[in-house]
Amino acid sequence: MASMANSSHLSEIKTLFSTFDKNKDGYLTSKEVAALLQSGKLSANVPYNAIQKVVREVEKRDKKMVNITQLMEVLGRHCSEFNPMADMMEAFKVFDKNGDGVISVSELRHVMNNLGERLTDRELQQMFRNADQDGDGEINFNEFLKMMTNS
Ligand SMILES: [Ca+2]
Ligand SMILES: [Ca+2]
Ligand SMILES: [Ca+2]
Repeated sequence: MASMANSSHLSEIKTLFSTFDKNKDGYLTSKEVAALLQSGKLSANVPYNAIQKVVREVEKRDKKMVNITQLMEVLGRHCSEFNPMADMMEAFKVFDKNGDGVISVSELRHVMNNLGERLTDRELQQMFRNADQDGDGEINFNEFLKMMTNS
């Protein structure tokens, strides 16, 4: 299921974070954060003004440093590319073809087919039932989030 969730940004940042964390203490200084974001090594484009805002926020912090969680949090606030919720909402829209705010069995089947996941009807029903926690026959956004994160 992990392949369906867009967690690429997080793993990407994690890798870069340790590269730029020269003294390996788990923290980046505001200068290192700036270097990371301007390195051009990210697949997502972080606009210049977003970089400025992130760096400024890091500078306001105690010791002008952030750990990975704090960096993701600050990045997510200033750059929608890194907002995990925005990623999830995009993903949800892909599933919810008719845009009624819930995912039906046939919508789920459609996406799984597109992803090249060859599921039998039985497997699909199983997957759907697992996701449909309140059993109303539809997957709402909250149930979708749980499905994506419980991988
Ligand atoms: Ca460090
Ligand atoms: Ca729908
Ligand atoms: Ca439901």
